[in-house]
Amino acid sequence: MTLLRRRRASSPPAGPPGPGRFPAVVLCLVEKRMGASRRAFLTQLARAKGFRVDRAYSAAVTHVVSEQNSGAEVAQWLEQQREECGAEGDPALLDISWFTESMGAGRPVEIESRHRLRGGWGGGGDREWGRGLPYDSALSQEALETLAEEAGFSGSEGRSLAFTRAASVLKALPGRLSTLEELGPLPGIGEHSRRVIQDVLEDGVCAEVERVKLSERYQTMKLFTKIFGVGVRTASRWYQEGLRTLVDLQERGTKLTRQQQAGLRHYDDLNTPVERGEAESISRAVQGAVQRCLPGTSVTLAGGFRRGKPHGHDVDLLLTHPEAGREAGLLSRVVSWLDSQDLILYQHSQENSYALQEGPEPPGGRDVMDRFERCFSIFRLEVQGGPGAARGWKAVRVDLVVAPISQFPFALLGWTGSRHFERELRRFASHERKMVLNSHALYDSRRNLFLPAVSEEEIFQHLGLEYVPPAQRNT
Ligand code: 8DG
Ligand code: CA
Ligand code: CA
Repeated sequence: MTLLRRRRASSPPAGPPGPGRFPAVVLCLVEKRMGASRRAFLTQLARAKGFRVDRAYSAAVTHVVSEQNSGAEVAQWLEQQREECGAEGDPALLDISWFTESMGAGRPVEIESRHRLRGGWGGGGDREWGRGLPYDSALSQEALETLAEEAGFSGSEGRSLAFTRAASVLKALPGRLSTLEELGPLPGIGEHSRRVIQDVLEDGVCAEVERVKLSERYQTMKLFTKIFGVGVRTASRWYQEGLRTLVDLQERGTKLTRQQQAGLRHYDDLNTPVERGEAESISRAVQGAVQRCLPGTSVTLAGGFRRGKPHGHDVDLLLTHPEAGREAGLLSRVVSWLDSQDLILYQHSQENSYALQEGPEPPGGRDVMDRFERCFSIFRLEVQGGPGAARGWKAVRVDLVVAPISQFPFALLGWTGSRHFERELRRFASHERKMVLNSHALYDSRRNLFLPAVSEEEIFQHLGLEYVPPAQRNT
C-alpha cells in the first residue's frame, strides 16, 4: 500500500498521455464527491493500465465515471460541461463499479445496465453483494472475497474462512461506512482484514488485492477451478505442471475425467449466470418428468433462487414424495426419461448412502456434503436470447436431489444455503445447543435423540431461534 500512497498526487496530471491502449475509450472522471486526490489517484491507476483519461470533458469523451453521484447530478454536470466547451458528445454515464471492474480486468469491460447511473442517490451498483449497501463497504467486501478465494487456492481453508467471515460482517452492517473507527472492535474482523478495509476506504483499492488479482497463479487457478469437476487440488497440480490455458489442457493431452471433459466442452455456458426464468423452466421440465414417473412427487427450487437471487451458477432441485419409501428408484427413472427427451448433456448419479441408525455425523465439520441420492447433471435448455441464442440452446448445471419425506425439511434448509449461512447455523447448533445439524437430521447430543421436524420453522424452533426466511439467508 505504501507504494500506492506515495505515488498519490494532489491533482490529476494535466492532459491526456496519447491515445492509450484502447482507442475507442476515453474516460473522464467526475470530481464531485470523489474528491480531487482520489480522482488523481484513479486517473493514475487507469493510465498505468493503458487507458486514456482526459482531465477536461470534450466531445471525445466516451465514458464518464462518477462515484456516489446520482444519474440526475451527473446529467446536470454533463450539461454544464457541454456548455463550457461548446461540444456535444454522448458519453455513457457510469458508476465507479464499471471503472473498478475494468481496472481489475485490465481492459474496458462491457457496459452492463448495473453500471449505468440511475435517478436516485448513489447510482449504479445493484450487484448482489452490494445491493442497498454503502458503496465503500461493498468494495471492501469484494476485496476480502478475493483474498478468501486466493487463500482457498493456496489450501489455507482457515484463512479463507476468516476473510469470508469478515466480508459477511461488512455485508450485515447497517448504514454507511466511511472510516475504520466506525467499525469499532467488531468480532469477526481480524487484523489483516481491517488493513484491507482501511486501504479500500482510503484509496478505493488495496494494493495486496490488486497484486493477487494480477498474479498468474490466481488467474490460472480461477480459470481452471471454473471448469465443472475441477477442484483446487487438480487446478494447482496443473498449474505446477506449467499449464496455463484451456487450450493447454486440450493440446497437451491432459488426462480429464468424463465430468471435466463435459465441463471443458461447455465452459462458456456453465460460466454464464443462470437466469431465474431459465431455472423455472428447468424446474417445469423436471416436474413434467416426475409426473410421468411417480405422480405426487414434488419438485422444489432450492439454492440461491429460493433465497430470491435473480441468477445463480446452477439450479438446485429437491424431489420428495409424501409417502415414505415411494421415492426409492425414482431418480434413475426421471433421469432416463429426461435423457430420452434429449434434455441431458451429462449426468452422474450417486446413490443414497445415509442411514439414520449410524448416528449423527461428528460435529464441527464445515463440509456441506450430504448423502442423499442425487444427480449432478448438465441440462440442454432451449433458449431464445442470450449467448446461446445462435444455436438455440444453452448448457445449464443442475443438481437433482431426492430426500425421503421425513428428512425433507432438513434437506430444504441445507440446500437453500447460503453456504455461509449453513456453516454459521451448524456452528450455532453445535456450540450453543450441543446439537448436530446437517441436511438429513437434527440430533440433540445432550438428550441423545433425534429431533424430528415437518417444516423448516420447526427446525428453527428446536434450535431456539426465530425463523429466518430464505431471503434473509444471503449472508
Ligand atoms: P449459486 O448456485 O446461486 O451460485 O449459489 P447457491 O445456490 O447458494 O450455491 P450452491 O453451490 O448451488 O449450493 C446450494 C446449497 O446446497 C449450499 O448451501 C450447500 C448445499 N448443499 C448441501 N449438501 C450439498 C452437497 O452434498 N453438495 C453441494 N454441492 N451442496 C450441498 O446441503
Ligand atoms: Ca445453486
Ligand atoms: Ca448446487
